[in-house]
Amino acid sequence: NEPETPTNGSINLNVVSAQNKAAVAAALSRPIQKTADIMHLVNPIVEKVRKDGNKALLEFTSKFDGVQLESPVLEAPFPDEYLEGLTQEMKEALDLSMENVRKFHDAQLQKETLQVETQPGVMCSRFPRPIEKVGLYIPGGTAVLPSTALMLGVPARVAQCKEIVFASPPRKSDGRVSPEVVYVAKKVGASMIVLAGGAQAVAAMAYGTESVPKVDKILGPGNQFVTAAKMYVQNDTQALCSIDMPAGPSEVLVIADEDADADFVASDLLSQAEHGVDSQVILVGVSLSEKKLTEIQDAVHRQAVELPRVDIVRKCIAHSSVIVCDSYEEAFDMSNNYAPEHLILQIVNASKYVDLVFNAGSVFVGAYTPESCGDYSSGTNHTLPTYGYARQYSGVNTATFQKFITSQSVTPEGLQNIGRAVMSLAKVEGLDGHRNAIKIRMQKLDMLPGDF
Ligand code: HSO
Ligand code: ZN
Repeated sequence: NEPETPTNGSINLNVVSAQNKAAVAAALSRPIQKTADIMHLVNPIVEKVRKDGNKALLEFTSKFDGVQLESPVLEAPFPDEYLEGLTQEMKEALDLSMENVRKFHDAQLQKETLQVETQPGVMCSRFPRPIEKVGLYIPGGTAVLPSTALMLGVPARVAQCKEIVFASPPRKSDGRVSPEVVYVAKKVGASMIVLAGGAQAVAAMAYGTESVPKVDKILGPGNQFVTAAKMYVQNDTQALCSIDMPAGPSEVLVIADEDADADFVASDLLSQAEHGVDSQVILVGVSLSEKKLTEIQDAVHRQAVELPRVDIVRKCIAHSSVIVCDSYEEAFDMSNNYAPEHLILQIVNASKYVDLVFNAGSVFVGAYTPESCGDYSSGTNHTLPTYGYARQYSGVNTATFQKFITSQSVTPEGLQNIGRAVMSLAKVEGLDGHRNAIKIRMQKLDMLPGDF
C-alpha cells in the first residue's frame, strides 16, 4: 500500500472523544491571527493613500490587481453597459434574496424615540439616527461575491444612510467589477464603487481622496490585509472611522445526533470547508453510533471529491474534527465555549434546544436549514462574528448602520428631585463647577437656603 498523501487520501474528519480534554481543546483552538506581522506591510500602503490620494490608489491597483485604471471610481448613475452579462435568472435570484434581507432588516429598524421619565420632571430620551456615510468592502477579483454586497448594502439602505460607498477590486480582464455587484449597488442606491481592493481601498474610504468621500464606518469581510487596514484606521483618530467587527476565518459548528441525515451533515460541513483552507469546521456528535459516524465520514469523502474546490476542502478537512459526546447539554456547552460564527442543529426537536444557545453568530435550526440559506437568501445577515467574538459581538444588523443619541429635559420640579444628589456627587469628585451649575439654578428657584 502506498502511504496516503494529502492529495489523494480519503477526506475524513479527525475523531475526538469528548473525554479527551486536551484533544477537544486542540480541536476547538483557532489559528493564531498574524495581524501584527502584517501591519508593517499595511502601514505604508495606508499612509501612501492617505498622502497621495487617487494617484496612490491607482498605483496600488495597477500593482496588486494588474489593472491600469483611468479613474479609481465608478460613479452613480451606473451605466447599463456595466450590467452586461447579468442573466434573468441571476436578477431574479438577487431580487428575491434582497427582498428577504430587506424584510428582515426593515423589521429591525428602530425608528421611535424612547422616552422615560425617571423622576417627575426628569425626562430622558433616546432617538436613532443613521450613520451618515458608510463604506462597504466587497471582496472580489476573480471570485464573484454579490451576496456580500447585498448583505451590507440592503441594511445600509434600510437604515437610511445618506451615502453608501462600495469598494471592490476590479477584474484583471476588463477593469470592471462583476455585473452582479453593480446591480446590487444600483438597487441599494450606492453613490459609487471604488475600484480598488485590499488595504488601499480601506485607506481611501477612511481618509477620502479627490474622488472618494471619507466615510464614517467601514464594513465587510476581506483578507488579512483588509482586516489589518480596518484595525489601523479604527485606531487612528485622524481617520475618525469605525469598523463592523474584528474578522477571522469563517467557521461552522454542527451538532448532530443519531437522527441526523449523514448526507445533510456532510454537505453543511463541506459548504463551510470550501470557503478556504483556514475555514474552521467542527462536528459535535451526540451519542452517535459507529454506523452513523461512518456514514457521515463516507458522505464527506464522497461529496468532497465531486466539488470543484476539492483541493481547498481537502486541506480544510485535514484540520477539522468530529467530537463525540454523550449528551445534548455537553454538546451545547462545547458550542457555547467555542462561540461559532454559524451553529447548525441537526438533532431531534432542534427548535427546543435554541434556548441553550448563548454564544453563536447565527443558528440554523433543523435538517432542512442549511447554512447556505442564510449565506444568500433567507433574510438573515451573513456578516457574522468569527474567531470566538460571537461572545460579545452581534452580526451585522440594521442597528449596525445607526447610532443612538440620548437627550434629556429637566424642569424645576426635576431639579428639585435630583439636584442635591448631583451636588453631593460633584463634591466628592472635587468638581465645584459641576456643583455650581446646580446650586445657581436651585438658589434662583429658592430651592436652597442662600448660604447652602
Ligand atoms: N459563509 C460566508 C458567507 C458567504 N457564503 C458568502 C457564500 N458566500 C460567511 O458567513
Ligand atoms: Zn458560505
